[in-house]
Amino acid sequence: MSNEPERTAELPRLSRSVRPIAKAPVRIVHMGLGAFHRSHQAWYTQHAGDAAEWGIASFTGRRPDAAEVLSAQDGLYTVVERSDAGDSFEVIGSIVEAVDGADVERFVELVSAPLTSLITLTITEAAYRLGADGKLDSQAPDVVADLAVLADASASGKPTTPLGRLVVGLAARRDADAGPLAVVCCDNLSNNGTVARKAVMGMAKAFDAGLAAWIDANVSFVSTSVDRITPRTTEADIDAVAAACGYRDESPVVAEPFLNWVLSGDFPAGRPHWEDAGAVFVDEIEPYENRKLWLLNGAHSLLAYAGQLRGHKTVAEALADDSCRRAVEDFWDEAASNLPGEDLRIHEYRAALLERFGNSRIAHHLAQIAMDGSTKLRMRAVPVLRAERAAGRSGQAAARMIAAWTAYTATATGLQDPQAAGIAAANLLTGRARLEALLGLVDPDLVEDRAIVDLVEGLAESFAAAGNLS
Ligand code: CS2
Repeated sequence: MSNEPERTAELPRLSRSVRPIAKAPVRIVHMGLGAFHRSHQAWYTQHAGDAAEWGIASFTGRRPDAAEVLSAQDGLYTVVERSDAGDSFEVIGSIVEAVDGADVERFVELVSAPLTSLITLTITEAAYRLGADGKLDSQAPDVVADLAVLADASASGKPTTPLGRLVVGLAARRDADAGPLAVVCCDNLSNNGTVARKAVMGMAKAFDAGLAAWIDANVSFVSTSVDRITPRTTEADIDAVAAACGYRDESPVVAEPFLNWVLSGDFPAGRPHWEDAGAVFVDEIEPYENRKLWLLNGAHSLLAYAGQLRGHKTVAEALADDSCRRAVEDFWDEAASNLPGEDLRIHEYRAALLERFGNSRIAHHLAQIAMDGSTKLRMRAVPVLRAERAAGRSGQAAARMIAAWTAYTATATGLQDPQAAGIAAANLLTGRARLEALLGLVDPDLVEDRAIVDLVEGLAESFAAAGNLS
């Protein structure tokens, strides 16, 4: 209806008086207040049996906007669960404080509060600033700047990277003698708890060696595999919530019905009963992580690059293209040969993925998935390629994902990637030199293996011919 926006503008704004949901005390500090955090960890926390004891203070990353919009709604927002059968709506109230990430004072205050038991992270894969060698990239300009701030405690500067802020918070917790806690990594990286630990330690050492020792003894880094497809919210989603719910929510989140959370590690200061909401706690997380990272995220990246080269905009559109679909199935075959055992139920998992990706009411944009490719491919394509070659096979389907990325980097404008400068420089070269430069940004070892470079080169040439996937 054309007059709908005018009508909904008169509706009351969502708040705790419109929906009286009590505020739990802050016991979780989150870094990375984005749509995924709200559709996933905040959802699980609201659905834990002891939700009344666990409030989240959630900090944004680079911009304050998300905190401002959410604060105007007392932290409340609507999760729109969207399936082919229709939408269902639920107000989530577990975020009790939404804060601009630049407010380092508030962050430090909350991290050093004894009641705080957990710090959860969705800061993006690239924010861990690990180079292709798995170590903290201490040359990255923002890391250099934060290391200088941390090294000079008397200076008035404030860290700007999530890792820098986290280290300052942990130092304050140590000084306050507020006790141990867990850092729960929820980014799509394999062994993400260990990655977070390495990155934090790399920064902490610059602060002081004593801090690194304190972190070692007091901070548990929990690894998790997280899953819920959560595309960007649109104006139409905002209007749909207003029409269905009778209030105005400027920041709803749209997500698929499926969700999954597997966690592994210690929680020295306790945690919510997330298992009540379906979370699973395991001793050995690697197989679950690899299943999700390779089958779901790997297919996403393949579709993001190959699909856009073939003119598609969303995951569902790309999957409906037979040649993209075949490329995904080939990659899944390779990945599956390197995933252990019956327990993982790969057959069912693949079937469920086809259904999830095909949910045409979820407009999951390939351009959004394509970001930060140099980091994502390291997790999603390289391990499968390596495992295939170690088993004496070609690894062609994994190599195709990398080839598609190299072709895509030449066509994309305004590429967002931690290695954007390196990618731009590589694309000034031609032929083999260009390819080697690009591969080196993903993983220098790839360039050492002539057969891999040959394979990717052949596949990339077919992409250059109008996104042909043969
Ligand atoms: C996607 C993920 O943007 C991306 O790289 O592959 O955000 C994906 O949608 C989530 O991991 C699903 O759980």
